[in-house]
Amino acid sequence: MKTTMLSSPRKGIRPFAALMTAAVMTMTALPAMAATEMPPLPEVKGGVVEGDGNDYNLKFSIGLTQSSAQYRGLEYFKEIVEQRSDGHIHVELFHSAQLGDDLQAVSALQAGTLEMTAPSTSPLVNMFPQFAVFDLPFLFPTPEVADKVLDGEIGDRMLKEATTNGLVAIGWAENGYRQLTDSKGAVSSPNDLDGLKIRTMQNPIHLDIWRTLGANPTPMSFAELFTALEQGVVDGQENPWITIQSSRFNEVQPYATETNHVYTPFITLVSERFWNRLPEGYQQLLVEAAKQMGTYERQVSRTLNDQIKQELKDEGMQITELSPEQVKAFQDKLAPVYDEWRDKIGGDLIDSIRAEAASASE
Ligand code: TK8
Repeated sequence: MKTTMLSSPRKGIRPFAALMTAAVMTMTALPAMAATEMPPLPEVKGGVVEGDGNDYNLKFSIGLTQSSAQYRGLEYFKEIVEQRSDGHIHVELFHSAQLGDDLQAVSALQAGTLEMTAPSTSPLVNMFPQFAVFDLPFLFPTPEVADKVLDGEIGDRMLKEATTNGLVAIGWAENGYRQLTDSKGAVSSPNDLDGLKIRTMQNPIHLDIWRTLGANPTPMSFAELFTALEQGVVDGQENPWITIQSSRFNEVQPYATETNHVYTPFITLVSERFWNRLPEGYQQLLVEAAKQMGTYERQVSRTLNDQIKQELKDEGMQITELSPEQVKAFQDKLAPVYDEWRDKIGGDLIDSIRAEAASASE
């Protein structure tokens, strides 16, 4: 049963959704549960940006649902861009992979049939091998270290490098720390993973991670995942708490383990064809709005992370929290993944991220 509500003091709850929620609640007479409160949208800062008198339509599509922190970020983006372009840029939001999953949406940007999307970096590693650094297990010890990397020199360089092949990369947000869920039983050590069929993102390092841990991984688009879990095509998957809840995976996955094994960013992308049509002032506006969206979305994601973990427990999910020793068992077992990928990804890049982590913990 979904109880997440999007509520904003300015917009209020959508009347239809509120009615439906009320109706479902009465019909099933569920006990009252604390609904997830999204932090309010910040005020739009900055004045109107001068355009060229033309109107633009910007479709922005993501894979996650309307109750994700990511969608909330998109709502803020829309508000900023529409207000500051004085309505000359009309932003239309699409969620739940309505216009395609991460890879399809990126292709649509390249073809010029979609203007913006914000995929996880992981499915894009064939196109941008340097993104693989975000797939290394346990590399980012805290969200603050991730921020330093994404918002610093490394992140800036990666945005420049990803501005090619029909794409313009303008900002970072977060999917967050990934947690394991499954339908077979509680997992507290790599031994418990033996033969477990785990869906991974379409990414070679993730496949390597789960294979090395002894599971039986299979890559799959996020858009097919709920059905695959429901029908038992796979036994488990891994995603952040907020994604587990907003995608209702807990309805078909009774067990979870707080592994925090990988931190996944979202990268904000614009179609180059659309970009080139925009006057410079509007290009700059999109960059500023993407930055503000990224800051706000990360705040929402982090504020809700623990709260949503608790809600999942309250809704009956059996969540295993690992002791430091238990985490270490996973880390030790995954050492060969580093040996395998270090040179391919670039030892310098990995070392500079480790240095950020070390200086942050001083
Ligand atoms: C949503 C995906 C998703 C990712 C995955 O489009 O595929 O598991 O974590 O959030 O980007």
